[in-house]
Amino acid sequence: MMQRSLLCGWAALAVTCVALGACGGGDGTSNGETSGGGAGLGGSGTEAGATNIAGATSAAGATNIAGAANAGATNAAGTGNEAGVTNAAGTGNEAGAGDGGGADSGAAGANSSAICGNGVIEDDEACDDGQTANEDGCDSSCQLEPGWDCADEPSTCTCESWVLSFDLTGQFEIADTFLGAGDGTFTVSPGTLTLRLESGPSGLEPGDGAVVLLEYAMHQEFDQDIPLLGGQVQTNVDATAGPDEPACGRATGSLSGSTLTWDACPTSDNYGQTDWSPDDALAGPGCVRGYHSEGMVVCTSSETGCSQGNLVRGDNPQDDTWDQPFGELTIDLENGTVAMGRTQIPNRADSSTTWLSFSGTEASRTCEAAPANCD
Ligand SMILES: [Ca+2]
Ligand SMILES: [Ca+2]
Ligand SMILES: [Ca+2]
Repeated sequence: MMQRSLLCGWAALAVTCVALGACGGGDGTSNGETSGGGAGLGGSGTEAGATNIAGATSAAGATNIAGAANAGATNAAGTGNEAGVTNAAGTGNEAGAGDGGGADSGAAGANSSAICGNGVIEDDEACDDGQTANEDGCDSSCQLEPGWDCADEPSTCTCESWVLSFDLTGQFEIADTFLGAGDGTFTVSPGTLTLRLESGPSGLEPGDGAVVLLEYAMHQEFDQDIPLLGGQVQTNVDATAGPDEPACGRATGSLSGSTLTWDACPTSDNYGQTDWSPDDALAGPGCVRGYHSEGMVVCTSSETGCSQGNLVRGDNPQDDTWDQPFGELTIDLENGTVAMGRTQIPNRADSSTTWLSFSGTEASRTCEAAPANCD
């Protein structure tokens, strides 16, 4: 008994140690502590075994007992715990570690290394989801992945929010021009739309809830022949909004099923009319804030022809920023598609309207935590 008392580190609790298996074992939550407790320290294998049996990690303890491995060569060699049945039992690692640490006095330190993927959170593991796959919240080193919360043993992880990026192709339409002389529809690309979506009920994929538009971009380059007036209007403009750092976003809305509805974006009375211009667009949480259109429009028609589009003959640099209302989006999260119907874009030509629609396919989907410092 004296030996056991010393093993336990305090003589008065020697009996308790043995009876409850507290010695070295305790709750078995820490390899270090367990080892330090010295269940088998000094080669007292049998007691160490008993300790383990009574300990929380009894399965492994039982294994050790049966195998008399605690004080035996198995653990002393430092190989017993690693390769033995004890570890295979999963939760046995802790007891195993205790056994080895005790019996071996931490021989070779082999017993202090946690095993990621065994479902038990050990040492410096932040999680252990019972496997070593990445991009599920708990990575192959049993560390939390950004944006994920993990709980329990084995760990179950849920994503806070999802960032989806879509590759877009758009249709840019010019309408309502005088005698239709400048009307036309042009395919524009490439485009990008990046949204932040909330997690659905499973926490493992995006679903209904709040949406934030993080980035929008569309390259709008097309040549428009104007047969009636002669010449061409050559447009090369980039429309962009975001991304920002931190990624607080440019517009908010909500997703319900496949419909993304933007929050309020009040427009002026002439919205939808030919005289709606970038100066008229109003602000609201559902508007794409700071929508920026920059580039060049070259008109090679006559002065008269160009003036129909509020252009001068030659170069017409474009650089406007306004808050742009976006139309409702249709999103198919299963198939990874997005589409926006015909939505007016303001222009500075009193005699025309311009419209944008787009569709796209999902290019990426990642779990990311929303920045904390956004209003
Ligand atoms: Ca583990
Ligand atoms: Ca994993
Ligand atoms: Ca106009």
